[in-house]
Amino acid sequence: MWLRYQPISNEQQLKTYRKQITQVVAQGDSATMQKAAAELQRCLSGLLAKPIASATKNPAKNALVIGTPNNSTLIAALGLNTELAALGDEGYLIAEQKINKRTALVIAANTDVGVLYGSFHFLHLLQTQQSLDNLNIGSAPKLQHRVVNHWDNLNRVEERGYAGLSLWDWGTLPDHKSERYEDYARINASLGINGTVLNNVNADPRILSDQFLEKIAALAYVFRPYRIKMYLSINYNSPPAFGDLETADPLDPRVQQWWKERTARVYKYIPDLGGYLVKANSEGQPGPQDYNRNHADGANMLAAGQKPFWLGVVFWRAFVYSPDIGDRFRSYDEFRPLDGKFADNVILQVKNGPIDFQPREPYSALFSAMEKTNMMMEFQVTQEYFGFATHLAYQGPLFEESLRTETYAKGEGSTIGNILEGKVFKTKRTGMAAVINPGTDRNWTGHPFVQSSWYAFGRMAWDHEISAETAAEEWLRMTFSNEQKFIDPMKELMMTSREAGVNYRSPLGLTHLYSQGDHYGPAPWTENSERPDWTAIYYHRAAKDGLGFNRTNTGSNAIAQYPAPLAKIYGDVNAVPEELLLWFHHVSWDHKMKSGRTLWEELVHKYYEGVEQVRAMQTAWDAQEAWVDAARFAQVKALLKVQERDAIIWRDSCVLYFQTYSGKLIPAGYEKPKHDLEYYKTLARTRYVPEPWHPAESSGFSS
Ligand code: BDP
Repeated sequence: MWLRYQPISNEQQLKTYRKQITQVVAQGDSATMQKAAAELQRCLSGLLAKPIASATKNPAKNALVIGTPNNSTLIAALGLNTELAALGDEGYLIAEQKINKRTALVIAANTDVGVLYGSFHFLHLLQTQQSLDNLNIGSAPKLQHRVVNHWDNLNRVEERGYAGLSLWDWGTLPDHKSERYEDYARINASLGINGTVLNNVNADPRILSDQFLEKIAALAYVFRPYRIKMYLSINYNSPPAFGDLETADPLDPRVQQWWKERTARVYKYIPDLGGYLVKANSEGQPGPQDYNRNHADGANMLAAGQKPFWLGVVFWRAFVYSPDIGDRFRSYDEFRPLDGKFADNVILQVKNGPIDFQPREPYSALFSAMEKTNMMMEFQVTQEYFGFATHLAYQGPLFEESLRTETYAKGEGSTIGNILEGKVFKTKRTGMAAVINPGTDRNWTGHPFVQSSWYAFGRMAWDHEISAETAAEEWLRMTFSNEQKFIDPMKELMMTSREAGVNYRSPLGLTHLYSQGDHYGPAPWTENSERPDWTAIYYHRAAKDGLGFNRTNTGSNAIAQYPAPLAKIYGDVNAVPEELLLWFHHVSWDHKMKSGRTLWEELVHKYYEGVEQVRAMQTAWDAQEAWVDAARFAQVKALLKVQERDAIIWRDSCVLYFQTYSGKLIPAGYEKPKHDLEYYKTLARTRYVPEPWHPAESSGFSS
């Protein structure tokens, strides 16, 4: 990953660093302080290519001194209280100071975990070969809960994971603690991630059984020094699933008691448990609505069970949609009436878009509509809709686009990032989560570049103003090389990759044209399913007269969910950003686009552009052989070839399919599809998809 700690290749820089860091001095002896010191030792001896001395007192000239005013007399003597006061419980200061008249570099914080985060930041400066002269860096996270979510089933199959089996080897836990568990904690802590939800939101009730809790406690033990809190996805129907009650009605005192007792038991195993994550009344999962209660009833009942412990929160997912509503976009109707009704230790976890992690979506209107509810973001790092672990699709630009969206909820400055931070509505609890995919694959994530989205997520969870480009550059430097000739073209490749993925799949605001179930290849022709909102025609609404879903006031009026200034923009076919045009409007094939092309011509153009972008990515990568080790070079090269093949399949399938409605020719100058539509339709049924679809039911309690 990005903790490779290879020797500094630039000779001059290496010499300077060696002079500037002679020794690591750490006084506190908590587990966290030990991990911070060990990480510095490990990294510095790697980067500086020589062992580095350590001490607990009498720092030498150019020592690196780490600690808090509480655990270190050296730090306490520096009188940094004012600076530190501004940095809170997790922030840190990295600064040049004088100790006993000698120059020293200092990593100081109010808490041990602040020192750990500061240490990773310091290492990052060296990994990216930045100057250490006159250092004075203060940093503190903007959000409280920075959490990764695993969709791992207890049988070790990862839903939408694509990188091998689950990391959690239930068969050998708690006795064997694989060293990967600690590496996993280091990877997360290096970004300031402070929580992990171990198991799938389509949750197996057994996660709360003593047998599993004992194993989970062993993992929590490994993560604890890195201050990564453990959270569990729970199954709402656990009381009946355990055979204890015939109901899970949240207003039934027996159910409330059951959760109190079970939660108390969980805390016995994991005294610092972070809390629960819940997917309820969503895609067949049980929930309070099964008992004619609402989401707040369910969430608050669980939150009450957490309260005696004063630590825990309930992350309650807002990913709820029903085929009865007519427009899947309208799931907002479920939650908006509940604003202000959730307990203060409940946080609503909302996916960035209103539908489902599509290559591009407008933001979920819940973010600007729930003034009195704690809300956190849910992003997806695992590439469920971006070609799995086969395609290269850096998600930083998607995250950035989402976080920087202006909602106008309270006038200008009401960006999603600011709402998450609690600046716009003054909510108390804040956070950001991402569904990640590490598994037993040697490189953790399948495609090496999926790591970069994990990285970008972590950086943006710490500070939502960090740009996708900055995160990409940092990641490239740490993961591959600091060579500028490598960085520049690779950064461009990464920054294009998400848009390429949009273009060859669903440009101009189209969405969900996937073959059903696996979500890998195209199947815009899908018209039959057990639910209308699980077909493709439901989303694109292609017809002889045009294309797109009318969500204006002459259609589903989902547009009214947005604050008025934005609703006005989105509702105006001439003002809506073209990249969202077909999300909100059903538009004639002859509609004139800004480029001067008609909608049909523009659509074709975008599909072809997507393929050309992948080809440009291939060319850019092929020129990098000098800077990348042979194994990763060959792997990425091969995967980009598969990506080109798939992009062409997407392009040709969609263009030929939409052509049956537009009745228009593919304009001159574009390479012609090699096959007819029927051929592409057969591919959707016969072609190998790199990961089988594992239905949620595979983790049923009773089976
Ligand atoms: C969808 C996935 C499904 C998840 C669901 C969720 O296809 O596997 O269970 O989201 O987020 O995108 O709950």
